Amino acid sequence: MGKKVFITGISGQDGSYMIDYLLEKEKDIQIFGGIRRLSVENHDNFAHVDDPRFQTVDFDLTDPYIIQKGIQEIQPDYFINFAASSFVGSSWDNPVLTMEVNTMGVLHILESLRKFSPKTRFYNAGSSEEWGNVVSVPQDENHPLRPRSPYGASKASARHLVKVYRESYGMYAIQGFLLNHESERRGSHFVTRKITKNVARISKAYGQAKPFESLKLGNVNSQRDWSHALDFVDGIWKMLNHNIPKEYVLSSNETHTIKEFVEKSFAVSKIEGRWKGWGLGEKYVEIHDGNVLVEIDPKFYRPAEVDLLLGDSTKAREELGWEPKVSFDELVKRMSIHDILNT
Ligand code: NDP
Ligand code: GDR
Repeated sequence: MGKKVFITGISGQDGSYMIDYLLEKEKDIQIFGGIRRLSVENHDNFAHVDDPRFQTVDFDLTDPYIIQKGIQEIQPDYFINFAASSFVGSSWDNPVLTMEVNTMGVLHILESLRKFSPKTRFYNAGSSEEWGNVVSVPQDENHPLRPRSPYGASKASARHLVKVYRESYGMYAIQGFLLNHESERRGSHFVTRKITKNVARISKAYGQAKPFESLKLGNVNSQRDWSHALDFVDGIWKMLNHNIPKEYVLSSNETHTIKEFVEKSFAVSKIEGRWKGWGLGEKYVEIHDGNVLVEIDPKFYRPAEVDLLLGDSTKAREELGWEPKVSFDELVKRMSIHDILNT
């Protein structure tokens, strides 16, 4: 029997790509995908997987017993935890749940691994949101943790726990620093997918000469370092198979505003616009007919914002031989075309 890999969060973006990546890359492998029992299934992201090397198992980060049972029975060689309350915006509304899932859940995994499977290599999904209010640009592995949201705080706390278990018990336990990564499987409340889905809707209305509602966004001036999620699962696997347990930044090393993403996505649909006005009155309007394409809605502003993220993934590139292949333009194009074809 080959490597046994336990992956959580497989109904989400990264977990589903990790299944595809490992089935393609590792011939001798057994994947156990942890899923929550929900009344309405949300398995779209991995429904295409039809392979005897893959099976689902019950998993919930808020239930230490089910975590222990899974680890004790499977004794995986690798445990990759992608499961999380992952939406920064809602973490102010659900701070307790956010800590329960993103921090306590990780502690439950660490304890179960320590007791029942200490040789397992553990990866926990870390985030550039842990840097929060950044003090230097670009950010590398040494940037201090200064989270700005309950989400960022929950991931920073988990990072400390992972380090404590690594140093106290000699476990191979790491948490990468991952900058934003997106894809055709990205949840539709994250800004990139929200944009590409709405651009597809507006583009269709143009094609049918029908009226449409504008896309409503929050802070369009914040800057993010975006890559494609498939490139990142490759980086995570490389991190997990390094000779020493070390935490790396994965990033494109480029930063772009939300406005740039909007402009490029509309351009894929051959819709040309320009920004007009400022502050809450700022709009993106079509240059020929003046139709309003995008408006600002204060409801999408956050109580505290991370204004600028720009990673420096030099160490991962040099020490792991990793680098992202999909450029920013290609990412916007792929997501936009996918949504145009499916709208
Ligand atoms: P998604 O939001 O797409 O997926 C989150 C997954 O977590 C879903 O499968 C969800 O399952 C699962 N989940 C939520 N709560 C629980 C719970 N209590 N028990 C078990 N499973 C649960 O996230 P991504 O794939 O984008 O991200 C993967 C990880 O990487 C997350 O931890 C995220 O915080 C982190 N991260 C992501 C970045 C990105 O840009 N994508 C960047 C940096 C870090 P369900 O369908 O049942 O809700
Ligand atoms: P982020 O991603 O918070 O960086 O977290 P998100 O796409 O939600 O926001 C990115 C930036 O866009 C601004 N923004 C909006 N965001 C959303 N969601 N909706 C809007 O309408 C909108 N308008 C402007 C935000 O204010 C923000 O500045 C993602 C998640 O995947 C985390 O799990 C992960 O840890 C980090 O990336 C790195």
